[in-house]
Amino acid sequence: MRKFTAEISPKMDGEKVKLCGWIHEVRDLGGLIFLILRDREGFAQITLPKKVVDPEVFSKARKIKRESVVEIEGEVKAEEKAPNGFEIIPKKILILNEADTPLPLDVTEKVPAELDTRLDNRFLDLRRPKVQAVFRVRHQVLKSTRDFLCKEGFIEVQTPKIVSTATEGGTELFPVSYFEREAFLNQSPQLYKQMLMSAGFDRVFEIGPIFRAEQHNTTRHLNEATSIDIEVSFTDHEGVMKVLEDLIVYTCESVSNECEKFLKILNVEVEVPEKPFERISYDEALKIASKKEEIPWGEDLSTNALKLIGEEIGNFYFIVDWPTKIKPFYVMPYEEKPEISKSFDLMHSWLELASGAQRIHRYDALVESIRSRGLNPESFQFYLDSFRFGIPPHAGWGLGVERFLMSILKLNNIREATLFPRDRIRLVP
Ligand code: AMO
Repeated sequence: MRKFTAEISPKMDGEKVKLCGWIHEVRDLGGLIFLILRDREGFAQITLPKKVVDPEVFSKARKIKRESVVEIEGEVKAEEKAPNGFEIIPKKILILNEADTPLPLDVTEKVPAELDTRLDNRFLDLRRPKVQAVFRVRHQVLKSTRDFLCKEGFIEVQTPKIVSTATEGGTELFPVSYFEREAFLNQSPQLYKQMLMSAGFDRVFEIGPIFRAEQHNTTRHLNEATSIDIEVSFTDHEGVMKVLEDLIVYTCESVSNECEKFLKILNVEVEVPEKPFERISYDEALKIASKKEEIPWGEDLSTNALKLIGEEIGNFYFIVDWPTKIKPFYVMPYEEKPEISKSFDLMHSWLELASGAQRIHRYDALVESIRSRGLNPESFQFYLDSFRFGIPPHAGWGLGVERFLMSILKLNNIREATLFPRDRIRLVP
C-alpha cells in the first residue's frame, strides 16, 4: 500500500495513498499548513487547510520538527499550483521518529556547508537529493559494468583483502596485525587475479576495495577506493584495452539512458565517447609536456604535464608504452625494446582512470623482474608457483570507480563520489 512520491500523479485524484519519508519543510500560514515530505524518489506537498483536516492531525502537523520521519495517509488531489501537480490531504499522520533540533546541516541546502562539515554529518548530507543522485549514478555504473562483463563471459570473483605482500610498490601499505604475524590491507587484487589465470578461469572480474596509504591529501586520492579489476587469458594489452573502451562506452550509454532524472538534478550531461579512443605513446606525451616542462625520459608525468596533455587530447584517451622501470614488476616489456612495456593508462582529460598491461607469464623473467625492483622473490613464492605449472599469456587492468564517476559527473573532489571517504585525516564517520 505504501507508495513512493514519484509513483503519484495528478491522474490519481481522489485515491487514498500512504507515503513514508522525512519532513523536508514546514510552512505554517496560520489557517493553512504545508508539509513537504521527501523520500528517496522525490517530494510531495501535504496540504492541511484548518477547516478541512481533523483538528488533531492539524495540531500534530504544526508541531512536527524538520527531518522527522513520518507515515502519512491521505487523499491525492490534483492541484496545478503544487509541485508535480498534486497535493495530499492527510487523514492520518504518524511520527515514526522525531528529529532533534537544531539540525547540524540544512538538508534543504538553503544554508550552504563546507565539504568537511558535510562529511562530518554525512548521513544528513546524503539526504540531499543532489548528493544522493551521485550514488544513484554510481549504482548504475556498477550495475552496467556487471551486466557488460557478464555478457562478455567474465566470472565475478572475490579475492583476499588481508594479504602478506605489496603489489603496487612497498611504500603505500597499511599494516594490520594478523595474530602473531604482520599482514597488510591489499593494494590491488593483482596477484590473485593473475593466479586465477593459472587456475583456468580465463576471464575474471572483481569489484572491490583497494587500500592505499597515500600520504598526500588530494582531491583525487582516497585511502580506501573501489576498483573494477579484470584479467583475461590468451590475450595481450591491446585485447584488454578494447574491453575497457567497450565498457566505458556501454556504461556511459547506460547512465545517459537510465539516469536522466539524477543527471538533471546534478545538472550534467553524460557524453558517450566515440570508439576507438585516441592512443598516444609515453614519448608523445613527453613531447606535448615539453612545451611547458622538461620531464626526463623514464620519469612519471607530473600533474601539470597531464593537464597540458589533457587540454590537447581531451576526453577519454590512452597513454601507452610506458617505460618499464616506472611500472610494477608484473608488466611485460616489449621483446624487441625491453626498456618500454606493454602497458597503458586510460585518461579522462588530466585524470588517470585506469591502468593495465600485458603481464609477464614466464617464471624466470618474473623472478628477475621482482629482483630488479629490489624485492625478494621469496615473499612472492605463493604467486610465483602459479607460473610454474602452466599459465596462459594474460593481460588486465584496474579502473577506479570514484575517479570514473568524478570524470563523467564533473565532480571537483573524489570524496563526493564516496559514501564515507577515508583520507589522510578522516577515519570517521
Ligand atoms: P593502479 O595502481 O594504477 O593499478 O590503480 C588502478 C586505478 O585505481 C584507482 N586508484 C585510486 N583511486 C583513488 N584513490 C587512490 N589512492 C587510488 N589508487 C588507485 C585509479 C587507478 O587508475 N594492479 C594495477 C591494475 C592492473 O594492472 O590490472 C593497479 O592497481 O583510478
